[in-house]
Amino acid sequence: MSLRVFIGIGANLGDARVTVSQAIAALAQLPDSALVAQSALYGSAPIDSTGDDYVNAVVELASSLGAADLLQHLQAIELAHGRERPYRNAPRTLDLDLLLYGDEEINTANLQVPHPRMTERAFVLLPLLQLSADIGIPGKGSAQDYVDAVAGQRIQELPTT
Ligand code: PH2
Ligand code: MG
Ligand code: MG
Repeated sequence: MSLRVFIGIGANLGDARVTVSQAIAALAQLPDSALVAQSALYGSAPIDSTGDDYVNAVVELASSLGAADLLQHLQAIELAHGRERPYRNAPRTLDLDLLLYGDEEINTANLQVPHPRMTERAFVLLPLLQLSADIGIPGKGSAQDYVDAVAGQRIQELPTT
């Protein structure tokens, strides 16, 4: 059975726009999965992080991969783009976060879904709402209800070139 899966993409080291575009192409090639939609690319100021502005996006997949399997695929794509983890929230070549996995709530040692901080971040909420304006977050209600609280975070949709 295939589920609606939303993945957050972020990058702020190297050519972040190119990396995010390549990541979307890689996600579209995942087994037992199809790319349903991709948001615009957004430029955003680092939140609890340092370095250059981030490029962020969200994609929706229809996937029948198990959540743990999907997480392994996301980490493999991160590693293929040179992802290192020197410290928490370090600048990164590529970050792929499993935001929503159907309507499931998952709390294991290495995976929490919905992503625990997604309601606090404009760089997740705005591209997510671009894809699905009435999306709900399991255990938290409508994503739209969190937008006002992140209005102070600098973010802009990047023009397509
Ligand atoms: N990711 C983080 C921490 N801070 N800030 C922005 N603007 N974009 C991100 O993707 C991001 C961040 C941890 O994953
Ligand atoms: Mg992240
Ligand atoms: Mg991550």
